[in-house]
Amino acid sequence: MIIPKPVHLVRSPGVFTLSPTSAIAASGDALPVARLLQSYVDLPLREDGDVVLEVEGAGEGYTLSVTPSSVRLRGSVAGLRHAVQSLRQLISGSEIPAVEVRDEPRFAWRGAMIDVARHFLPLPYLRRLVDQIALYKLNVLHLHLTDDQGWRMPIDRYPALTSVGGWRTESMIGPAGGSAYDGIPHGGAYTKVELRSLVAYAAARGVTVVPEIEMPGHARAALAAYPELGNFPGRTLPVWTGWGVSDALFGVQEKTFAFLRDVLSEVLEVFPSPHIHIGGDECPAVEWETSPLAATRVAAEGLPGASALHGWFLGRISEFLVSQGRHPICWDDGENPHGLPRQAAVMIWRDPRHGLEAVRRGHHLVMAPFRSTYLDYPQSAEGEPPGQPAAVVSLEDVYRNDPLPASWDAECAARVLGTQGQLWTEFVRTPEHAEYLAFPRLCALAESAWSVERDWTDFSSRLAAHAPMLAEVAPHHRPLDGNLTP
Ligand code: TNX
Repeated sequence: MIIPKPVHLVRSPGVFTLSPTSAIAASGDALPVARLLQSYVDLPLREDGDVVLEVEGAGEGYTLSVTPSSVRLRGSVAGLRHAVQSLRQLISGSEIPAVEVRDEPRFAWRGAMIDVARHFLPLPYLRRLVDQIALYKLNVLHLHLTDDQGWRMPIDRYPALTSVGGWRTESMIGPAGGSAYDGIPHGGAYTKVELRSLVAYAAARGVTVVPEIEMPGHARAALAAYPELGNFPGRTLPVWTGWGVSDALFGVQEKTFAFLRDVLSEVLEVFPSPHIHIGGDECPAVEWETSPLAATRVAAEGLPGASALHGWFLGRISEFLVSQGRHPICWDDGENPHGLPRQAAVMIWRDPRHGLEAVRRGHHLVMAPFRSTYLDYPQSAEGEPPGQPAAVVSLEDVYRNDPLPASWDAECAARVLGTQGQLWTEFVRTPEHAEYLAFPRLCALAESAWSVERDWTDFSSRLAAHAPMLAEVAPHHRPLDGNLTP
């Protein structure tokens, strides 16, 4: 019935019927959660209400008890929000089946990443995505705000980041390396007011927004705006119109670090998230190998070579974030022996074995392996809209992926914060297409992040029963037909 599957659910005889006299009873810290429930179900708030919300305990666990005469939700504020989402999924017309639910998540980090750099997606879509993921008890929205093709967050001290870096003249048609372009300008940026409102909207639904500012690679939009931050004085590059991995990197001069500290300081003001993502993926050292600026730095720091600047760079930025009381997090190719402080977490997007190396060096992990969590990859081998020409990541692939590789021992397992799905948007130009790629796969991802006991056949039948609600909250989702085993 409920997605993700609760730890413990027992159905008992009878139903609770929502009637014109039904009401919510809540006070104190439970009040904001009562208001969240009211946004889904039309119920007044009354002292003697029969839908009772009680704040109790800590963590994200909750209990939900439905009898023919009452509905009781108990948990911390975070737990109560999850109880509300379970309750929402149980309501059918005016009836709620009598159940006893005791539930808590397997992992603390249950996320969805959305790339708003490759294609700008409007704020109302991000709010809708928050609504959708909260329904499945996902609690992190990772916002990929900057990349080679666009910079989406305004930074007061560097206005050209969005006025110049927020726009490209056109886009490559088709996959990386292509030679055809669409001739259409693409771009956009949020305002800080919008981003703050998104943070608050998400927080009210139990979702933390984790911003990502990419470095030292995937930075061409910033370099287009401020060429002096690059590796070669006097060179200017336009915001990239292609896809793939660009050689353009931030330079390693002090000016660049001062810039990034300024940028991150403004990011920290808008995003209270404990974790701040600093990118760190796909950073070919080509430019550093030929830049005199980089050679000077390699010598001054006693590094073994230009490629060691990658970890060293992320380490310096990480130390700044740690000094500000935050945890840096980066993609796994940024983790190497030359850099990251222990407080940094690592997001494993390549083979999970890279996670083991990071654990040995003392880091926590978020598992995001491309083979089973990349939502830009097609959902089936045939009949999908044009997109990333990559291997299929089916609903079942996402579902069957255990965030913890079977061979990992308990010590490594204890270092895994959780898992998340990645929606890269090179080929996603509209919210409708994003929604199509995200669902139903995020339902499966949510269950892999929340539920210890999982069974594909059982999930398939629960998802089929849940279809009307999915159609309501994510009307553009990929049709379930063909995804599900009978
Ligand atoms: C790799 S995953 C990337 C992204 C692309 C994605 C496309 C990662 C950390 N880097 O820049 O958008 O593949 O699937």
